[in-house]
Amino acid sequence: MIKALIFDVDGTLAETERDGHRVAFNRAFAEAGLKWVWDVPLYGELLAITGGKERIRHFIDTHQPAFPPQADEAAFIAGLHKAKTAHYLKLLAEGGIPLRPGVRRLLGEARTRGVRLAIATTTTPENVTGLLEATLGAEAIGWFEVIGAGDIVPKKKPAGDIYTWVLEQMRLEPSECLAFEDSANGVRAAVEAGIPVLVTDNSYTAHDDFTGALAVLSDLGDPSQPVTVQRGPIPASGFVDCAYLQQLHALAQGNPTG
Ligand code: XBP
Ligand code: MG
Repeated sequence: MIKALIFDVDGTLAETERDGHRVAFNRAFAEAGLKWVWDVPLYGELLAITGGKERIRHFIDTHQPAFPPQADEAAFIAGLHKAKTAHYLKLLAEGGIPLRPGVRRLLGEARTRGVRLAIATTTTPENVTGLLEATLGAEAIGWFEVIGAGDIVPKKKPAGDIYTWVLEQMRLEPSECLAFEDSANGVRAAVEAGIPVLVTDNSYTAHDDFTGALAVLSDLGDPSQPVTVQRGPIPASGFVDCAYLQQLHALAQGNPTG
């Protein structure tokens, strides 16, 4: 039986990137007097680098050759990133970023069945609690036994470290869990940690390489909104429920009949 579900946040629980993080970065840049604008396609490219601070550093290195070196570059980036987080939290609180289809339903179903819940993400911890609070209410923060986020491990995804850290906190083996991801970097992280992984992709990640994932679906679906399956078993109910997760888990154990 599956003991725990471990969720990525950005792109998986909600489509946070295009209308959330991207907008917040641009507001922070403008506020700092920088003429940098991350439009939708450019941001798609920059998503190859996980972590906001790492993404800013990469942008300076690759897109701003004439930007003058800062006396303390790490502090400069940290300052920009702090302003970005404040803008992002404001966007969340305004309620502009809903959960993806089926997320609320599946979390409820898992809780009813006593399946443990956790989060493994590269984003800043306040961004996780801000999203949960804005979409599910403050009590939802307590539904997640462990929230692995941000700089808690030095090597962010695609390294498996954040998943391994979460497993250690929960005292679980990778084979007892299932991970939920939306991107190639996320899949690589889960696979490196040895955790079977289900993908729900989105417009930014539709062409990613999901090698190693058990299934690739449009989203988690709902009774009124069946999923589209790109790879892997088709859910009998039309949407991702605990029975389907159990089926995937059995598949990962090499026992396709469950
Ligand atoms: C998400 C990210 C994050 C966000 C920004 O990747 O890469 O960096 O874009 O968050 P994943 P911060 O979904 O694989 O965890 O600015 O707080 O770093
Ligand atoms: Mg993601």
